[in-house]
Amino acid sequence: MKDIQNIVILTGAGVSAESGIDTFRDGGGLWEQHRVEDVATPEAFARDPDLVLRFYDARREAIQTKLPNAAHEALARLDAKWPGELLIVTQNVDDLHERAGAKRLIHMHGEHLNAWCAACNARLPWTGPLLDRPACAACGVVGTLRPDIVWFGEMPYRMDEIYAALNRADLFVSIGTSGAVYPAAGFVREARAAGARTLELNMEPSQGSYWFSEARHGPASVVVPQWVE
Ligand code: BJW
Repeated sequence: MKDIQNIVILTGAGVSAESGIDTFRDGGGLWEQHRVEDVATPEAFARDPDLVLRFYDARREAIQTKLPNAAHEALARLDAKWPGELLIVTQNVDDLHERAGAKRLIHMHGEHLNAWCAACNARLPWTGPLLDRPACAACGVVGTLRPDIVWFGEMPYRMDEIYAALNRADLFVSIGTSGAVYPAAGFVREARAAGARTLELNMEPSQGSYWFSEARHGPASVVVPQWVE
């Protein structure tokens, strides 16, 4: 990768698909089984917290049985060896990038393995259920913990850092994401406007494929290691 120093990599559900974690918008994906408005908005949580907590408790439990695949591992190798700036921005709420060894990582849509206290704003590592309304270990209040997940209508995390990295990037790579959800879907245009090369690695052309200068299509476990090596 001649002439490239600063890399930003955006990942989505397609990277974890081959680890056995459902994507959202593919056939059989999560949004075919659940209505977004019922489980992934603050309004849904206010209306029916038990339904939302059950949905996230089941997924929190499931991800702990999954393992990183060759795509997570290849990205972790790249992170370890790349001498320039590199930032992996994941929309995924599983922990497979970090379990593969990635260090320069931002979870812009939150993490299943955290709980967030609406009373004191603490973020606590969390592996068990939230449905039984545990007390917050930081402030002691009962019933105020919620999944640390960015729902529709909420602000994704660490956007200032992400936009700063996009504006310094020489290469922007998008992997395993449909390009349906903003602001992540707009990152390719931001990076392009700042002069970066743009590459899409995905099973199929995404909704934003027009904006990429290059694309390779196929399963992440194949195309990501091929690109990294
Ligand atoms: C493979 C593969 C394999 C499969 N190998 N590839 C109208 C216009 C524009 C914007 C809006 C609008 N109305 C509302 C909005 C904003 C809204 C939005 O974008 N809505 C759209 C649906 C229109 N966005 C928000 O509300 C966000 N907040 C926000 O905008 O705040 C204001 C703001 C403004 C400006 C700057 C900053 C902030 C918050 C979005 C929160 C998203 N949350 C979710 C759910 C939480 C997580 C959870 O419950 O698990 O996050 S939605 C869901 O989609 C999840 C994902 O992170 C996200 C993206 O999905 P992803 O990863 O792309 O998965 P899929 O399934 O869509 O695609 C998988 C891809 O992989 C496919 O292409 C497959 O082909 C491929 N694939 N197998 C390689 N083996």
